[in-house]
Amino acid sequence: MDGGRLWETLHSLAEIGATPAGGVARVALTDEDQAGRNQFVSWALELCCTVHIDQMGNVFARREGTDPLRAPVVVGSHLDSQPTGGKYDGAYGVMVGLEVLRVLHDHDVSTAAPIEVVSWTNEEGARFPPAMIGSGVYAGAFSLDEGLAAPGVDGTTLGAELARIGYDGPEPCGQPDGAGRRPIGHYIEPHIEQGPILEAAGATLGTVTGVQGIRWYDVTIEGQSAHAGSTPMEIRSDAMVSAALLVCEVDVIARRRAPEARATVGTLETGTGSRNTVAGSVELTIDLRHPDAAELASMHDELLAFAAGERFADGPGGGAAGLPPRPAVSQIWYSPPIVFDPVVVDAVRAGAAAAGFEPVDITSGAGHDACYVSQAAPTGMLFIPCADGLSHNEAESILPEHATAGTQATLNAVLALAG
Ligand code: HGY
Ligand code: MN
Ligand code: MN
Repeated sequence: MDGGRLWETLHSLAEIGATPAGGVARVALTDEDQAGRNQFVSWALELCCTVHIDQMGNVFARREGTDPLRAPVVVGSHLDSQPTGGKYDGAYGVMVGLEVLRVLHDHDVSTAAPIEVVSWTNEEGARFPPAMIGSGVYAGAFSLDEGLAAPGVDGTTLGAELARIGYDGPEPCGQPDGAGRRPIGHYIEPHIEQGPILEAAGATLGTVTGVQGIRWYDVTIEGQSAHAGSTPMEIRSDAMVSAALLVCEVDVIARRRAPEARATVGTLETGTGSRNTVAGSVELTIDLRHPDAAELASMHDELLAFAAGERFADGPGGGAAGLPPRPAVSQIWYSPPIVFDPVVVDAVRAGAAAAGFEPVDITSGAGHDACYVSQAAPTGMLFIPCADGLSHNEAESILPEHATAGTQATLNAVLALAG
């Protein structure tokens, strides 16, 4: 494979939606996402691939194999980004797939199974929660109607935006029992680790054996807006105080289960938004994670018990002694812990070894499309390190030699699985 070409392609793609701070903003189904998709499609067409778009806008670039009965070996990830994302989260996996297609094309290599490279719609879930909804509909976790109706944080719907950018494709996706969806023989998702483990271990490649569980929540807190100067503390129903108590408790719930557990309040908005008005309403979101389903369930129970506890008063007006109003916590998404398919995990490990590396086994802290795809086809992932484990940050960065190593390992695994 050609590491220089991969590196150049990664950074050519990163110019689409580039941000002044050095990251990318290609939020799902925005014009920037559309431009990134278009670029991927045009690169695939240069390789005489056929391009297939399904009803959720998932994009598949296909290179035929010699055995028409074989389901394809698929490599891919996502091209959408966080609002303040990095150049490599998602994009790396799709560009690795593209480089694999380029190598096979350049050397006129025939594989028994077809090879496909996929970019899944709305992996990040930042604009249209929940995350990984394109692969989720593909795998049957959501119906097509649920996927298309997903409400955006900006008042749009996923389906309307998909049509607006022209990626509401004809291929079946999310039909009952997966009817008509594109077959996948094996799926490999190359991705940056987005955490510090490989870098700390001095490892170049990670064989991902599974993904931790994830629970997402929406929280609304309804108190009573009031004058900041004339309202005594003991009669307030201050939604911002409730939010502050909840944010700190969410943090403690994870720290009680160190080092595996994770808990994050990533967004917090107040309906009043004035420094001299007591916040009458607050909306916030919670992300809980743990590799063990039972531990994640107990984190869930502790969160709900805290919200139902005596720190809060029911109803506006503050109740006894001006207690802050009770948060309403609703779980909107649960992605269970995932164990990947041993055949694909072994192919990734062997591919890394054949490339001259000793990969380390690792569980993914971040969710990925591979979580859902693993429910529809044998699935595995390959990690490369990222500097300081930083991701979902515009400073996200990787080393060219790591990008190359991950591609060579993926190419080896694809050739082994495709025959
Ligand atoms: O949230 C996640 O874990 C993924 O990066 N979207
Ligand atoms: Mn990602
Ligand atoms: Mn991400």
